Amino acid sequence: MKIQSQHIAVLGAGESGGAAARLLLAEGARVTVLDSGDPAALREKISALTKDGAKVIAGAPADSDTSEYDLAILSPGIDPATALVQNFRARGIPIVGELELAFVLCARPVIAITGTNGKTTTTQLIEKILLGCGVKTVACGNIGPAFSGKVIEGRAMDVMTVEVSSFQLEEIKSFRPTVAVWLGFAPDHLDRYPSLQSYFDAKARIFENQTADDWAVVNLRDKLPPLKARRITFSAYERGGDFELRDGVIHFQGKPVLKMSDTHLRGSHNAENLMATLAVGLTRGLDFAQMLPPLREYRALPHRCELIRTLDGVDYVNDSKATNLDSLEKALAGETRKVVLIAGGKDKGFEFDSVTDLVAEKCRCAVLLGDMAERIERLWSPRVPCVNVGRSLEKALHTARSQAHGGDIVLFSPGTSSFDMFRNYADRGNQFRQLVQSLTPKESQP
Ligand code: UMA
Repeated sequence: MKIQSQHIAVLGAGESGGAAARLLLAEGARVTVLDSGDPAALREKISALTKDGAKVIAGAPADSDTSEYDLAILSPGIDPATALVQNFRARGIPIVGELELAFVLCARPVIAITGTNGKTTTTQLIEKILLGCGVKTVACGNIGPAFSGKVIEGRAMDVMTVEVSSFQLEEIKSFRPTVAVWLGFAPDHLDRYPSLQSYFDAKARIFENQTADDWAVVNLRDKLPPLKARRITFSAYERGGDFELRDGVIHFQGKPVLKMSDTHLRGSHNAENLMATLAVGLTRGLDFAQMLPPLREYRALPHRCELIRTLDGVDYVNDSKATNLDSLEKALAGETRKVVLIAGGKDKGFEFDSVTDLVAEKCRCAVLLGDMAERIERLWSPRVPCVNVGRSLEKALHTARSQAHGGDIVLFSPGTSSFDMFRNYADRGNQFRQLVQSLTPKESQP
């Protein structure tokens, strides 16, 4: 990939585009960043990029640009079907993804982690055990910061730990992870992919360039294409993998390795995240004795089945990261107490009917909000008592509280994305946490 003194377009001025632009400038390219977004909203990004030496084209002109470029770098957050991208495709300008650019310029071995859920937790766990065992690495990619933002620093690392989404994998060419972790697959992003298969195919590209010298750490339950890399398999739900979960204890090839109760993580989905992490350590020649102490210390990130508070005998749990049904299912499956569920949000192209049985089994009632509230209520009622609170998270919390009995759990696990009412899932989770923390105990109420 020729960079020096080339004129390179960067599509998107967000986290990936900004990092790619700065990396290309450092590598001696002439850079033009194009972003269709509102120039006023992009003002700060535009001035920072301009100060760094890039030209920026923002707003409608970005979609009808006619300049000459040697190459274009595409941000994963941009759907390739948009006018901005089509305008480059139509002119035959070669396009690669930000992940491909970073991989080629970093030229260090990559451990890549993908999967519909668990990517961020597992990326953090892998970084933690590698650093804990003296392996030089840094976590980046979909987790943020963008891989491109860690390329210069990465050249001094032993290995890069990179969270990759299906979006990032769409535009790879030579990307070849020395270890590819496949955590699991479930419906998601159907507002960007025409079918489940096309979403799966994009994700499966993580294996595309691997050879027999590489490793694939994969979920036993998923039917994957034939793999060239050496496999290590895991499952918390099925037997027969290299890693299994038996009575809350992770086993490797039949031998007990780690008790879940010795960690700060809950649920079978986190058992799988831990299994995948241990498998990656094995590919690096680490032994369990070295890996276990850092794993026992790790605390889950916010918004992932995060216990916020216990009030009047009710646990309030923030699972705002549940931006698809698989994540909602995993949050419910682990619960033994009655759940008052708060769910709903943006329409991402899938229906909530696949979880109706589980919700009916686990939930005392469901409080529904956002764009999908009416549709979910039509699907779940009358098997699940539902209350539609429209677009008020505060009303949702107070309604849930009024329905909860002592010993219950109020679980905020929306099951879809947040962009109908919030900036992102973290904003949604933070608002929920603040509302819960502002509740007053019942006995002190007049
Ligand atoms: N844009 C255009 N024209 C268009 C459409 C968009 O110019 O037609 C512009 C937007 O105005 C915006 C930019 O493109 O300025 C996209 O910026 P962005 O921050 O939304 O996207 P990226 O910089 O590509 O961020 C991506 C990930 N976001 C998505 O894939 C949607 C970030 O993960 C990731 O941290 C970042 O790369 C760094 O690698 C976020 C995410 O939601 C957390 N990821 C999805 C997920 O986890 O489900 C995949």
